[in-house]
Amino acid sequence: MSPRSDWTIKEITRIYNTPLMELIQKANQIHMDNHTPGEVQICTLLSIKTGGCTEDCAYCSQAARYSTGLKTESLLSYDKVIKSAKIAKEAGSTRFCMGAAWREVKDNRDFDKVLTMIEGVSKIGLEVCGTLGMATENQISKMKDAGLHAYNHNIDTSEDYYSDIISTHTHQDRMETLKNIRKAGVTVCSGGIIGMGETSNDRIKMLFSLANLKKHPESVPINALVSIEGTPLEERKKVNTWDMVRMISTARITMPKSMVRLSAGRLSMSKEAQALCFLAGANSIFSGEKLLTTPNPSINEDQELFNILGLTPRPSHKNNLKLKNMCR
Ligand code: SAM
Ligand code: DTB
Ligand code: SF4
Repeated sequence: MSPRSDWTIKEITRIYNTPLMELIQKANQIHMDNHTPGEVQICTLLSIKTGGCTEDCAYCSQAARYSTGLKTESLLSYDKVIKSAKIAKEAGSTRFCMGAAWREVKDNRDFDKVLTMIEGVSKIGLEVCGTLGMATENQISKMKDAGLHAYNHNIDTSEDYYSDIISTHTHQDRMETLKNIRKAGVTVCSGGIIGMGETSNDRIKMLFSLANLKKHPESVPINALVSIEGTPLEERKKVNTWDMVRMISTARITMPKSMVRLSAGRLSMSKEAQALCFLAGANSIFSGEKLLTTPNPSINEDQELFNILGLTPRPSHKNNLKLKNMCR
């Protein structure tokens, strides 16, 4: 059965508010029906251009207008990026996501350099992902030709709450880029953040926007806010595990075939809490000691977690391989 794109707010609300044990069970069943049990995708992030961003995203360490103490860096060199990608591959990652603190991609020399980085990382055999801000279909097509597999562009929260968090671009702007990614034929990675002061209704509406896209994002990252000193959200309390589990379960049920990524926030979650997230259908993580600018669990800790839970890494380009085999 192909995934539905006609969810109502009422239906998603009912799912989100299901008694927790029943919710996890349902999500787990759907997960088992649609994915290889215990298989988790391992992704590595690299910030290729850090800080100094024009935007005012209230959660972000990289917005120039907040004093977060972050050291701004211009675009990394090709060699540094390739070195990091090789290290990531050796450590077991299959996806490498390059992030830039840009509002949008501009057709300039830095973009040309990013195209060469995409080409280089792709040649190493990693799935290449970019998260470079808003982008046109033409720019994404150029990245695709260079070897880009996925483009990450989060909608972050509900349309209603968006302007409380970001005023320098709109939810609609983000949706436009999602359309451009699809038109260019690159896979879509889009999710959001919880713990920014939004209501459960906002969370539900965010999932409604994603789950009602004609084609669901292939990856849905669910981030718990990493509160950053100096940003307007510096005093937000840590997200509780139960909310994270509800969010992951609801994403899993409404977008059964997507990869659901347990993204930022793992450092402050216990192994038990993360185990519940995997049980509820999360099947992707960011590995490596740093996300973009903030710390993440060490590779050793994650290795231990995988051993305890009996999780195995998902091979790279798995869906492409499946297609290839079917065409033989
Ligand atoms: N500048 C690009 C953009 O905005 O799309 C790419 C980088 S941006 C840092 C990518 C995503 O990281 C954001 O959309 C947000 O969902 C997530 N993110 C950023 N800072 C975060 C934080 N402090 N806690 C949790 N997630 C965060
Ligand atoms: C996503 O959803 N989360 C990642 C990635 N996509 C780009 C970023 C998390 C950033 C956390 C804060 C930081 O390290 O700056
Ligand atoms: Fe800039 Fe992206 Fe951070 Fe927003 S989330 S301030 S666009 S780097």
